[in-house]
Amino acid sequence: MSFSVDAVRAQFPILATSVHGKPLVYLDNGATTQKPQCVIDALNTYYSSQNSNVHRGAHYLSDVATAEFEGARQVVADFLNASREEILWTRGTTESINIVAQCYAREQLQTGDEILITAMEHHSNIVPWQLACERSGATLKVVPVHDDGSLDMEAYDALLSERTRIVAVVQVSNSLGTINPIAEIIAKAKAIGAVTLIDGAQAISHFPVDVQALDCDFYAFSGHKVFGPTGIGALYGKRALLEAMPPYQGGGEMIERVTFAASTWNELPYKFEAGTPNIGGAIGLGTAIRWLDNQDRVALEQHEASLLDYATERAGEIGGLRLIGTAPNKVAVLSFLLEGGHPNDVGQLLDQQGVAVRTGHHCTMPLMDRLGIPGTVRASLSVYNDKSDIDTLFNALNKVKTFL
Ligand code: C6P
Repeated sequence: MSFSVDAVRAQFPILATSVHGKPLVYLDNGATTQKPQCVIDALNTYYSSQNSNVHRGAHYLSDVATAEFEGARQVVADFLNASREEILWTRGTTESINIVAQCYAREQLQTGDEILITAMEHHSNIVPWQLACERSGATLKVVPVHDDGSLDMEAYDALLSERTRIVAVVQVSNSLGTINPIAEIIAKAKAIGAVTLIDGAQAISHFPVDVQALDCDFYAFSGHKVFGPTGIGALYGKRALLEAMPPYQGGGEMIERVTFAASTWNELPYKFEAGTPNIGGAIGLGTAIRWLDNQDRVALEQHEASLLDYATERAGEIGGLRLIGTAPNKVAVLSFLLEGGHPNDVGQLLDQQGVAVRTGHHCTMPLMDRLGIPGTVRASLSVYNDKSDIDTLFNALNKVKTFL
């Protein structure tokens, strides 16, 4: 396989658009990635020639939609090295984590138990655990981060104890790009019998994930961050745990039999999928993952790593620019502050020049508090970005400085 960034870019029609009369430079991939033409086509095909409900109809279209929908589930299962019964469709990472926090944690935990998270978690890997703690009497513990944004693994070792029942950790920090040593984190959690959940929202598009090799119990991700549609994501869970968990929501499809006296539950994965699912979204996500799987993943990783190196070097040339998050192991995310400029103002001035970044706390308020900053400007890169995008960002930043 060969890799050409131009060939990849050409498959993403939105990258050819302009904003404020300037060519779009899209550096907000941490928030959501753009979609290749094949994903847009898959959605179009579904709604124009396959649209039907799944698992229910006694007709041709329903059979086609069901085959496509379940085929997409198999694609996700293969991608993560799981079996299809262990893949639940969800609305995204947030819902995936809430399912575990509600159905596993709230049921299984009691006073004296501890849930361990880290100081760099997204709110969606904090708040569901706070709710689970409130209802179960368990306590939330937080592994601190070093000043460079890497995880304090000594503190992790010290916080792990026989009271730790769940370890829920982000694989890649959305605010800083830090890649956490999750294999080591999981192995240590397993050694004391804790259940592990990995928030893979930011990792999933950057490098391959093998849930068997990791031996995590749950893995959560969102389709829209891996070139798929919004409103669809997945939760991987080990079969034995999913089987032991009560259902998440009640309704159609998740039942085996309903009477007014009592109901019984459908088999996995349907037990957790009440109501008509996001069929088009699932098909689109399957297409996105097939697209990514067909790329040279090693070349993509090298490309992103070289972009990060180049962007970090260019950042060093801008006086008054302070990088936030300089851990040795990072994906291509550049979070920074510009002296004299509030992140929101910097973001708006960049936008005027066609450069799309995210600003603010990135749904990681406790991390911002730990670092003593209100927020950052975040440029988050993806496979279709190239050196010229980074040059445009820094030329634009030089201009921004003249306004501040
Ligand atoms: N981060 C960002 O700009 P949802 O919204 O469910 O698709 O994903 C939530 C989520 C969970 N964990 C991590 C590490 C994330 O980065 C996100 C989403 C976006 O950074 C939007 S806040």
